[in-house]
Parts: sequence; C-alpha cells; structure tokens
Amino acid sequence: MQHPKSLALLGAVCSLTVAAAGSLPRGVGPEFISHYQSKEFTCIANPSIVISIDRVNDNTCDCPDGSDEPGTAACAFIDPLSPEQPLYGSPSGTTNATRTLPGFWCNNKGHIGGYIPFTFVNDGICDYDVCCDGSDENGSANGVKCENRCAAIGKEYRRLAEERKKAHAKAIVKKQEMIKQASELRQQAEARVTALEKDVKDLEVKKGELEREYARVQNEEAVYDFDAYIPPFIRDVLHDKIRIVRKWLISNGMMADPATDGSESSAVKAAREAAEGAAQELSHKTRELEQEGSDLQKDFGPSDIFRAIQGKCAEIDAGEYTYELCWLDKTLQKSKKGHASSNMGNYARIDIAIADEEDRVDGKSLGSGPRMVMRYENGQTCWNGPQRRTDVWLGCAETEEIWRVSEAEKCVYKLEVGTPAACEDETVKKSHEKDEL
Ligand SMILES: [Ca+2]
Ligand SMILES: [Ca+2]
Repeated sequence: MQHPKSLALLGAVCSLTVAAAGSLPRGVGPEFISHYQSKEFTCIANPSIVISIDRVNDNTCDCPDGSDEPGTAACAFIDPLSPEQPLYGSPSGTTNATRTLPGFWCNNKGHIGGYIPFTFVNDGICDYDVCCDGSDENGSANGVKCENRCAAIGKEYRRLAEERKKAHAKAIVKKQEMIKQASELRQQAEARVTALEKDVKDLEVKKGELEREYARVQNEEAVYDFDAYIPPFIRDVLHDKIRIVRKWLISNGMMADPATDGSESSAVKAAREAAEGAAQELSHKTRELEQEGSDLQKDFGPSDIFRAIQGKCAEIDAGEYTYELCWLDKTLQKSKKGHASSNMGNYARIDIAIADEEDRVDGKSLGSGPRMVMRYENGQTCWNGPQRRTDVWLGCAETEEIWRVSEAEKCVYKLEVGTPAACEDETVKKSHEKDEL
C-alpha cells in the first residue's frame, strides 16, 4: 500500500537535524527531547499525569495527548477528525482529541529529518519519501525492517537541489533581461506617443489651414459664377458674352465644367482633396495615439515585465487538443482533427492568488504561496454554457512553457505555466528581509 498523503508532508519537513541523544526514545522530535530525559515521564499536555519512563513507547496509549508514544502507532487514533474514545487517565475520561506530538520523527542522519503521521509507523511499509533512515519500521509489523537509504537519497536530493539552484540562477538572469527589454520597449512606446502627439497637433493646424484654403477657393469660384449674380432681365442680353467667358474660365480650370466633373473645378477639387486628406491623416494618427496611449496604461505586471513577451505564444499538446497561450492576448483550444479552434478568453488583468500544489522533483510546480494569475475572460461561448475563461497561473521557470492544462469547471480552464517573470530573486528577498529587521 502506498501513502500518497505522505507526499504532502514534504512541505512540512523540518530542516533541523539533531544528533540523537544516547537513550532517547524512538520517534522523539528535536523540540521535545527535554521531556524524555528523566526516569519519569510527565504527559506533555497533561502535567498532572506522571508515569514511569518504561511506559514510554510500550505500545499502549497512556497520556490523553498521546505524548507517551512518540515511536509507536498506539496513540495514532488521537486525531481531531476521529470520534472521541474512552481513555483511562484523561480528565474528560475520553481522548481530548488533541495530540501534542506532530508525528513520528525520522532523524534521517545525512539527509533532512522530518515527521511522518503515526499511522505510518510499524505499518509494514518503508516510507522512504520522508523516512529515508527506515526508522518508521522496527520489525513490529511482520518483522518488517527498513534499511537506511539516507546516503543515496540525500545525495540525489542535494544533486537535484543544486540543479534547481543553478536553473533558478539562470532564470533570474533571464528575468533581468526581460525587465531590461520591457523597459526599452516602454521607452520606445513613450517616444512613439510623444511623436504622435506632435503629429496630431501639426495635423490639426494643417487641417485648419487647408479647410480655410478650400473655403477660399470655393468662394472665389462663386464670384466667377456670373449666372448667379446677374439679374434675369439683362442675362439674355449678355448671354452670348457670358458663354464665351465661361468657356474660357472652364478651359483654364477656374470654373467647373458641369458636363464633365459635376460642379467642381479642378482647383476646388484639389483644395477639397487636400483638406480631406489632412482630416483623414489626422484621424488615423489620433487612432494610433489612442492605441499607443492605452498600451502604456495596460497592466504588464511588476516592472512592466510582460511587455517583453507580449504577443508571443506557447503551446501544449493535450490529447485531442493543442492549447495555446498568447501572452497578454488570448488563450486558444485547437482541435487536432479539424482546423477548428475556440477562444478560451482574452487577456483582462493580473491578480495574486494563493497556490497550494505539491512540489515536484522536476521543479515544474506552482508550489505553495502567493502567485500571479493572469485572467483571460470573455472567450467563445460554450455550447449550452457560459463564455469560456482561463486562469493562467505562473510559476518560476527558465523559459516560457505550459506545464499543465485542466478544466477546473465547465468552460473554466487552468493553465499552469512557467516563466522567468515569476521567479523571485532569493538574494534580493533576503536582503529586503534584513533591511526590514
Ligand atoms: Ca505507553
Ligand atoms: Ca511505515
């Protein structure tokens, strides 16, 4: 039988390693040693109960808090989640449901000591993931004893720790590069905004000038439009002469020829087109300025870091789909069979949320603690369901890569993703902590 729960204990492993005192009872953790050094034993949480030292680890639970059995599973039943049971010597007459000892202490000399649950003690299984010294089995269960593997396990642990340390250092260098790149990109964006603001101002002036020029040319032409100004009673008299003059004006481009290009002369047309052109250019530049301006307002994370990878995409193969994450843009689910793909959300913001994942040997885990979560929302609507959305949880890695994808609930996806941007510089963190002290 395996103990999957014991993995969760890795996080609780205590880094204290204390050389076992000569006569110390089995399973006593370093912080409890002082209680087990005289000829009598006082139940730790029930000091009114004193028993002889030979009742410690005699495989009978004598103390209501279980402290007399640090090295057996005799008091394992004392658990806040278990129903109370009759217990001799307890002030309440039953188990008080609070155990003082955190578990069985595996000393693990040469590696890192740690506590395992009392139920794992003498259960016939060597629990090497926490107890590399095999001390959890002393032969009480079908004679099972476990060899001490701390030398090999400790060596492998230190090798992996060293590897992780190196990878982390590389990731921190990458992160610094990203921050530098992001800062350059921001400066470029700011320069573009400054240039565009000037362009817009200049174009506003130019547009005003060209509109005035257009109005002036139109007005001038109206003066040449004799028909509009001459009273009807003399128009007939002058008609022939006017026709000659009009013909001359049209042929010289000073007046529109109604037969060819509507009511506009080439001079008016040119002035109008120039004014319209300036207006068009102005609206184009104004739009560009708005876009660049909103880009500067966008949340790119601490130190603007995600600006460095904006628009870049990462993919992961998962069964019949490929999942794609495009940074600060969108997430996609692409079917491998057809060409169909579904938008799983558009980038909205970055939040901080608490991760609680087991550490993994390969380091590709969110671990536990506060982590950045990118929210991608308002994706394609699910059939008979809500709009898709994706939470992109970020962990520390040397390069951008999607570790895992899961559908937390219908149409809500969770991507676990590694990026240097999520790495914390331990040296910086430590020096900050020092400063605070
Ligand atoms: Ca006992
Ligand atoms: Ca065991």
